[in-house]
Amino acid sequence: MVHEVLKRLGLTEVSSGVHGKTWIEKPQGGELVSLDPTTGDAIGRVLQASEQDYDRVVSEAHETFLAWREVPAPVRGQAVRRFADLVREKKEDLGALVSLEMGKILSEGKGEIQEVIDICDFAVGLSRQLYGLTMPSERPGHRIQEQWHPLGAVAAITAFNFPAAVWAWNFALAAVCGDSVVWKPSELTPLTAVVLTRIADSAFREAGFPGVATLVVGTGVMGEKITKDRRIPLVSFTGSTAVGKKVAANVSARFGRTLLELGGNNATIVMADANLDLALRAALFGAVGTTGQRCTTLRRLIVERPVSPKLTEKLVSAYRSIKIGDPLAPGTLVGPLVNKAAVDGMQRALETARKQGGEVLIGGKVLSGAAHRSGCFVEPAIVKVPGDAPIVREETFAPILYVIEARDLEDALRLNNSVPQGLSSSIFTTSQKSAEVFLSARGSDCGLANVNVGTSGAEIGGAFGGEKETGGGRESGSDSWKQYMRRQTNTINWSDDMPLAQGIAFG
Ligand code: UN1
Repeated sequence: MVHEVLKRLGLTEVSSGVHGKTWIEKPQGGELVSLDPTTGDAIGRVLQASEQDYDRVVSEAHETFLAWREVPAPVRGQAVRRFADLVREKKEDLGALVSLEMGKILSEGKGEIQEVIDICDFAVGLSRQLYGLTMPSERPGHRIQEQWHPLGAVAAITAFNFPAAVWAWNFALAAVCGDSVVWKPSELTPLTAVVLTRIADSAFREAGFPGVATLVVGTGVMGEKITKDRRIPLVSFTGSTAVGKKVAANVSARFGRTLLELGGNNATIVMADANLDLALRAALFGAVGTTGQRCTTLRRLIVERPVSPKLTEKLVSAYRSIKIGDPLAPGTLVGPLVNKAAVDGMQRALETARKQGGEVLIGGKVLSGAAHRSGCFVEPAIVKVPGDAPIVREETFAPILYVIEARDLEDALRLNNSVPQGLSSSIFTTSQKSAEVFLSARGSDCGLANVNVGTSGAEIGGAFGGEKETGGGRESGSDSWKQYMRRQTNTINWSDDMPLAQGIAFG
């Protein structure tokens, strides 16, 4: 099965991970091995970019941009449409590749590829809607308008947990906006990046612009080069808050733009009047989906006291029947964590939680045995903790759900907002008033706030991102496209006079 998927996607044992206007056949940055977190075995090798290879890619991306920016936006949209058509044809295999390389279950792997398709569809429509405003001038015979122009060769530095979709959010929008894109994927998921770049390359090559989708597989050193590279006006970065801080400092030191999607530490509030069955289903998917490795993963369940024992009991019993194993096998709900470092991180967080008064209600064990021989399989854990335990303020990228009791809505809101991060949040309630308070200015302080919907699994149509240490960026839908363009305000005088604004008389 494994072998077949890779073969069908055209992957050989060793692939180049560097693409400018063409694939660099033998990049000189050393070999990167992609491991299957299910078995621990190597599934492929990718050649990384050397500094020289990197320079070539960025120059070619920039050169391509100079021509691409002059192509009418609706025509640019057609190349994105072609790319999406090719992705549609390969959806099953691409979904399986995502599962294979980072360990999410097949249904979620395919869902991620659907998200790639969805953002492309959005971008195609957008290619005819890059609207600028016009505004009335205070001077006779004048008018004022805004235009949006392409920005340049922009970079997307992406994480392992969404190895396809987050690049696509950036790529599809940037491409219709007239930018070229330099992609530095996670070192844990280079094969997905190689295959998607090949597909994008074939669509954009057909359109005559093969350097719109470029790729530099490389280490963090390469990422740092990107942040300091003046040829790159925008760096979109998804990853940890710690690294995001460095990205922000480096990019803003040269007055570049950043689009940051950093840590999430998301909560769902469950009120006593909630439909507990819905809350239960949402909490389960939110906390254990993608083995707790989404930015939007539910990490804190804040439950109004009267329903806390009942909901916790139901959740513990649902956790008992979770099938943990091969992400490609039907029926599996939880695949492996991405690597052993993630397993260690989870163990450390559980230890700390225990020391801080936490009680592990279920899970937390590392699984062993033939079916789990990579050592990356863990039992998702539920930990009852006091709301003020410091561990609750940290994001651990693993399936640990902290259950915290709240006295009432005000207390629940305080807890929701008491962490440094601010990505996603939700409330389960049948009270319209509680829902509206949650959504109001004094409610959730997060970028995403849902009612009777979990914290994860956002659609592409809305702007995605969060506040505080999540970094403030907004990707994907709504008007996120504006970040990939530069705004120009034009004042045009069609009169035979030269009046000055603000009524100034001069000479
Ligand atoms: C991420 O985890 O970085 O809302 C992105 C979601 C997905 C995207 C997650 N649509 O869970």
